[in-house]
Amino acid sequence: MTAIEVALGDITRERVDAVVTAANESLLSGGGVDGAIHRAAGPELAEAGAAIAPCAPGDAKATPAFGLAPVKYVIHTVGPIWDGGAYGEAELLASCYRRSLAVADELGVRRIAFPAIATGVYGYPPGEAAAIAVRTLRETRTGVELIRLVAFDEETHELLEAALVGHPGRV
Ligand code: AR6
Repeated sequence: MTAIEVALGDITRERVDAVVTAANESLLSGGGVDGAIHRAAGPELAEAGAAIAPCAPGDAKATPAFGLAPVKYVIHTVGPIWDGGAYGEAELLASCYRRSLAVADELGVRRIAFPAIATGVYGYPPGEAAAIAVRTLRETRTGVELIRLVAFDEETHELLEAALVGHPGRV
């Protein structure tokens, strides 16, 4: 049984086993949520990322979480850059959520927090992204027990809540 929750706040404050970051292919520190996670984890995170880079859009790769302890792992996933929606963006975004859960399962993660992947710098419309996030997470078989979808702004929070209502929180 996997529970899905929506939260509002800074994902670097989450007390979970793994935090997902919305990275770029280099896995070096970027802006947005990735910048916040790298600042909280410390410079070792970029070194560990560089060692396993590149990460293709739609894929996910894990490193230790370093200074983000008690979080154990950062799962780096690379979202699609929004280009109008006709270039496979939806499938790539769904793949980010699926692959992140697959990596989490390999690591024995029980509690995981996701940001709203691709909805910032990469420009994915947040309502569509919220629906894809919830649908994909509900459709994916996983041993993860708790998934927290962490919004950084009120609008994203409301959109995720609405998506969850359409898809009640347990799978
Ligand atoms: N906690 C939770 N969510 C956050 C936080 C935070 N501390 N900070 C921002 N967000 P973005 P992307 C939200 O731009 O669109 C980076 O430079 C933010 O409000 O971080 O996938 C990477 O290196 C938005 O809702 O990621 C890539 O180059 C969401 O996180 C590129 O940006 C995602 O916004 C990836 O762009």
